[in-house]
Amino acid sequence: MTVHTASAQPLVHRLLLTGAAGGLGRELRRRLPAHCTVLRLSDVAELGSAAAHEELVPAALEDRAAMLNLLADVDAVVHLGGVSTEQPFDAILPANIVGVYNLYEAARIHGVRRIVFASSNHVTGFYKQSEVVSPLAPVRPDGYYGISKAFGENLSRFYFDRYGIETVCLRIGSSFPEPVDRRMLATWLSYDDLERLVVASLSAPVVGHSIVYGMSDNAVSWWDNTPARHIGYRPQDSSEPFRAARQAAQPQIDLTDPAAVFQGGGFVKRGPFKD
Ligand code: 15L
Repeated sequence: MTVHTASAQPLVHRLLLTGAAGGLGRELRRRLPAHCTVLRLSDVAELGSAAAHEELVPAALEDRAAMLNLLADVDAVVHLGGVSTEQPFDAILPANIVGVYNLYEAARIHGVRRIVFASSNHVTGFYKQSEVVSPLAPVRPDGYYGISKAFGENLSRFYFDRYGIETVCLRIGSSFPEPVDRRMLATWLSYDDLERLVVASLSAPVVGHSIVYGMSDNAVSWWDNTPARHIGYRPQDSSEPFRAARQAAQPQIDLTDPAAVFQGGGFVKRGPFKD
């Protein structure tokens, strides 16, 4: 990967964005061109037509040959692809477990040096909202989705230790235009801060294998990013302007409801699923 420090030059030559048709993928599709020369976009869903600076390469994450083709000539990856909510295990397995293996194997074969991996706060969703967790704390996934993201974090650590592929794992909180419920006052990540986080992860000179929570500068927070300060992410937004409206919409908190007690919110209550 070629990282340039001069602002006139793009950070990366050819940058691959997986999951480009998803909510965050569409947002980064319009923001990342400022930071690369060529943006290669991939998804299994419709991507529309390619702009001049774009390459569209549809691929299923579980298709090993397609993934090998997808990573050719790529300098860095922002990996958003995969299932992004709690689901039965069989729905998680292909894209989030097999797929992330295929991605790293293809990266190893093609010599890709840095990956930004969209992990999730659900890797630690079974910590309580009364606790503050750092990336160094033991994982406590709140479902199969969180387990799959913990797998991706472990797999990427192995690929760094064994092959030197650097990864920043982003434990993304709730990245939406604005916080839509009380929980998101703590977990919200604005789109502008998402871009800052991804750009910091791509541009920090040395990241090794790092884990950082993806959150804005919220007044109430359950996560401590101190161990990830080397990435240089400085959030500039806050959920505070939305507090009054969110609290008015949800004035009562039911402390017998696990969704109100645990950091993972409603994810902690999903399942058991029928086969
Ligand atoms: C996630 O990991 C999901 O992808 C997203 O849809 C949100 O639900 C988010 O977590 C959250 O915790 O709010």
